[in-house]
Amino acid sequence: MFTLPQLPYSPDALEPHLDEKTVKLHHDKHHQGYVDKLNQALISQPDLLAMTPEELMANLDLVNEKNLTAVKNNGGGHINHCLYWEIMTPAGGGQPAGDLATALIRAFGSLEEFKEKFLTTAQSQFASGWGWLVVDPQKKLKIYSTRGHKNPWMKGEVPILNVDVWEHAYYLKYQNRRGEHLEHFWQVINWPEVARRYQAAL
Ligand code: MN3
Repeated sequence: MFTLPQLPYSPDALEPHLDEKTVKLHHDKHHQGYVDKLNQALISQPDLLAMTPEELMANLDLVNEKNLTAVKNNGGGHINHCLYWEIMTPAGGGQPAGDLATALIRAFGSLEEFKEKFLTTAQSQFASGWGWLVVDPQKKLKIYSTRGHKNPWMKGEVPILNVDVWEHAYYLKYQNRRGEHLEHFWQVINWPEVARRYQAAL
């Protein structure tokens, strides 16, 4: 069975950037809903229920055809949010450092250009989806966005940073102002955790 991870901080800890009500609803209702529907969709395939979310994303070809859409949507919803909660922290913000910073500058020109490209890509994702910073199989850093709960794990890439641009992630506080929400998201990014994931991906 897949389970909802605990938030690594209290739901009000990301204030004022992400408000308590949004974080609580997002984690306790939306994310829990994906976990419940994922478990339901795999009830007849206990071997898949025993996998990690990463293993499941890499083995979608094993899912029964009639459940595949539900597993992609809800398995994607689950794993995407697991990363999202981990790459934020109340002590976040600032800038990436060390090898990650060096690699970002090599890939995107400067840390400012990296930020600009990441936030513009997330801002421009039409309708519901996610913005991503990933390490591809050639160990190169890439930025893109995906629709719904599609994600880099599904194509063999390793995401190290993501941002939820479904309206439920920001609408209560920011309404239609996705760009303003993204600037605030930037203030709570846990760069040491992103750097740790970068090293692990190499
Ligand atoms: Mn969400």
